[in-house]
Amino acid sequence: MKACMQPILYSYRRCPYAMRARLAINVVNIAVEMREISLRDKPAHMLEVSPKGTVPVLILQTGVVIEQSLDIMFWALQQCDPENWLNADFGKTQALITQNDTQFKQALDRYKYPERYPQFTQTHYREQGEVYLQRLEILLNAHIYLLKDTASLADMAIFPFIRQFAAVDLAWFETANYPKLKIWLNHLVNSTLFERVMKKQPTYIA
Ligand SMILES: N[C@@H](CCC(=O)N[C@@H](CS)C(=O)NCC(=O)O)C(=O)O
Repeated sequence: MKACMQPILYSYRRCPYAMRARLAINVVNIAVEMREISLRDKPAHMLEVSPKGTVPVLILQTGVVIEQSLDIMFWALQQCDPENWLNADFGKTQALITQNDTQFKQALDRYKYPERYPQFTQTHYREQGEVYLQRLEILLNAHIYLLKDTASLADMAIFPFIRQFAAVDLAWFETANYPKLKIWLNHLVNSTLFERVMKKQPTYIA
């Protein structure tokens, strides 16, 4: 018997944008055909439906293409929101994610690859990123998660990027003064949900 078609998710395991999409898809338990790609050799079909060439890209059975990680999260959580991720202040959620995806992500890229941005030192870029870490630390002094005492969309959209920032220089991160942030990150990174979305997949061959 022919299997029913599922939505297709073009993904890249180590991409934090793809991680947030996979987190939402997994928490809702939506079956998708996962296509792990190589960023150096993107499948022609992916580029055909989404010429911008970034992952994640979700293609629904109707042919609708969702090509922004946050839109994929919203699409999944609108089907069902078993952990109440959408139940948090929307304005605050948006503001936090926007800062993550703009200033923080820019600082992260520069901190990670300082040789590509020789204008300033790596420490300078780290300090730029720390502006955001400090903002998160303040929020985590008030609640266990960023906006409430249970996880919400903001936590799930943001922690893959903080994980990457921490990993650039783990020895530094371990000594840095972000006690609440470390607990938060540790908890999310060690969750069974994250473990599930980080399972290794063979690279998709068209
Ligand atoms: N705004 C996009 C950004 C996605 C993005 O930049 N993904 C990176 C990987 S982490 C990518 O695919 N880059 C293309 C490349 O490296 O060729 C989203 O939220 O989905």
